[in-house]
This record gives sequence, C-alpha cells and structure tokens, in this order.
Amino acid sequence: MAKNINIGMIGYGFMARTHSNAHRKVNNFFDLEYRPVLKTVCGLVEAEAKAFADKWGYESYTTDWKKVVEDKNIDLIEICVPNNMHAQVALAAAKAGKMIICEKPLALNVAQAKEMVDAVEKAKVPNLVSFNYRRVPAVTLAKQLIDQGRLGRIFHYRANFLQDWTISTDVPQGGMATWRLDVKAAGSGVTGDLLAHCIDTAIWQNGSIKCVNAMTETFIKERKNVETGKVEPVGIDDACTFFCRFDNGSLGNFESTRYARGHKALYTFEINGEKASIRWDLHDLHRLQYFDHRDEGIIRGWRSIHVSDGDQPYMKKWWVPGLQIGYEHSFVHQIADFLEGLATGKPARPTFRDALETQKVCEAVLTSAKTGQWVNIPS
Ligand code: SOE
Repeated sequence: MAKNINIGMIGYGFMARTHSNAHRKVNNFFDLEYRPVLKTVCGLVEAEAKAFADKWGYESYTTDWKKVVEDKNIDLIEICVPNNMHAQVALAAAKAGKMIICEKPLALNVAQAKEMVDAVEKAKVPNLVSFNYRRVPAVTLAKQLIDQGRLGRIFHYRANFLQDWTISTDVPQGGMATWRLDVKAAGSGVTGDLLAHCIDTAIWQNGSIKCVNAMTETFIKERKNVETGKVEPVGIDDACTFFCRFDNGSLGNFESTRYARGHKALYTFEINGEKASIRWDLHDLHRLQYFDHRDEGIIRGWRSIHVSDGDQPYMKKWWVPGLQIGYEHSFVHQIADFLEGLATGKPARPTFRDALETQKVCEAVLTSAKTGQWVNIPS
C-alpha cells in the first residue's frame, strides 16, 4: 500500500491545473511508494476556490494560505501563485516542516531566493522547483546523449522562447489573468517567465554560465492596471536577448519575446558539438533532431528521433512504442521523480539550491541590460 502525501495547493490558476492533474495521474502510471492526496486548495476568491476543488477533487478549499501551511494534516505545499508570493509562502511552509514544490522562477530576485534556499535547507524539507521542460522525454534524452559524450566538445548553445500574446496595447497588467505583465507581481517579464526555463535547461545540459551580456526592451510603455483601474508605466521586459559564456568554454545565445507574431509558445534549443548536434522544438516536443558527423558520409544527415520507445526516458511508463505523449506529462514526470526521490533519499532536481543558479543568471541578465556591460555570475 502506497503511503499518502497530503497536498495543500496554493493557487488555482493555469499552473495549479497542471500540477493537480499530475498528482491525480501519477500513481496510475508510475509504481511509487507514495500517493498524493488532493486535500486542500487555496485561492483568493472563495467561489473559484470551491469550483476548483469540485473540478479537481480536492477535499476542501479555503481563501487563507496560512491555514493550509499550518494544517497538521498537510504534508506538501504546492506554490502555484504569482511570483511575489513565492517567498512568503515558502518561508512559512519550511518553518512548518512541509515539503515544497514551487513554480518557477523561484523568487523575485537573488536575495529572496537565497533566503528560501536557507530556509528549506535549515528545515531539511524536500524541495523542488517546477522547471517542467527538463522532463519532456526528448529533452531528457538530449541530456543523456550529452552526458554520454556523443556531442564531444560543445561549441554553441542556442535557445529561444517566443510568444505573441502581449502585442496589443489593450492587454492590461495586474490582476489574476495578467499578473505576468505587472512588475510588482512578476519581478520581471520574459527573463523570469520564459528565459528562466531556457537557462535552467541549459545549465542542466551544458554546465554553469560564467558571464552574460544582455539587452531588453519594453515595447509598450503604459498599460491599464486591472487592480487600480489606472494607466500605469510598464516595468517588465517585453523582450530580452543575451549572449553568454559557459564554464566549459562554449558560447550561448538566448532570445525571448512576447512580440514574435505567429508564435504562441515556441521554445527551441540547439546544441552544436565537435562530433554531433542536437535540436529540439516544443511544437514538436516528442521529437529530437540529431546529427552525427561520424555517420557514413552518403547517409549522413539530421535524423528525427520519435521519442516514444520503451528504452527512451519515461516512455515505458506510458502506452506502447510509437504512441507519443505531450506537455501535461512533463508535470506527471516531475511529481513521479519527486516522490521517487522521497523513497530513495536522492532528491529530484532542480532543488531550490539549483534554481538559485538560474535566478543569479536572470538577475545578471537584467543588470547587464541596464548597464550595457558584461556581468559575471557570482558564485
Ligand atoms: C507564460 O505564458 C507561460 O505560461 C509561462 O509562465 C510558463 O512557464 C511557460 O511554460 C509557458 O508560458
């Protein structure tokens, strides 16, 4: 019999849906010692918290997150609220001895992130930050191929995360649906929201980043704030491009924007090594493109690996070879790995400490964009 882990979900938006879905499905597909139980969901508007609880099968709901954190019956706090609440909820949850899974980015800035790392490490509570794209099977396979040395020396790491949903001047800032445009709630724009994903994957696959040189732009300078009803200056970065040097000597080139007309969520990366290259595209997420220079000349070319076979990451847990999975499954894998980590004592990653590295790069990127200078990533 699996042991129950009682979940207290803080938030009822998009991310709370992806995480709740993962908790509900994980034991149907993975053989685990632990079983998540959806105990309580917490959100600002009572009727919406109730509706969320009914839809996803939570036993209760509340509008007071402190009650959830202090509830003796709750084992794990899920932080799926805007970025400016991550630190206060995480610090209280760590103090109360709860396990924590926190949405990305970990915090508003490095100072906050450090405090959160100290808190979970002092309390010795299992902790994870939700950088879900690591757990798309094709992305995990890319990491395995790199670790096997198939690419040889790595020269280039290139990543993009492109969207187009904020091009209209009518899109407001603040409030439930558009807090990502309000610097007070989000901390930054595309840097923390989208590039953080690319940076997390890049550090995981290619090692630490040494220094960055960035530029950002805010194309629409004022937007109506849903909360105040007033037109206010926009404080986030709408677009960000940066170069970097990795510790392994390779060069990085990253771009993110919410102004790439035609792209809804196009996350791509390409890694070029001495012997081979890899390319991945979120819109074709079950495929990994691979080019190996050691192939015989007449058949050498890019192969498109359909990552759906039982010996490829995570896939033996799903259907039969050849049948693919999608976005939601990366969150199921995340929960499976977290629960597996509890059982084995080998924590799933990225932990808060790992995510602090990404936070440092994000902060250095924003500093560089302001000063126009190269910025070193502090150790
Ligand atoms: C923003 O639109 C967003 O939802 C991010 O917040 C997510 O982290 C990303 O995966 C998809 O886009």
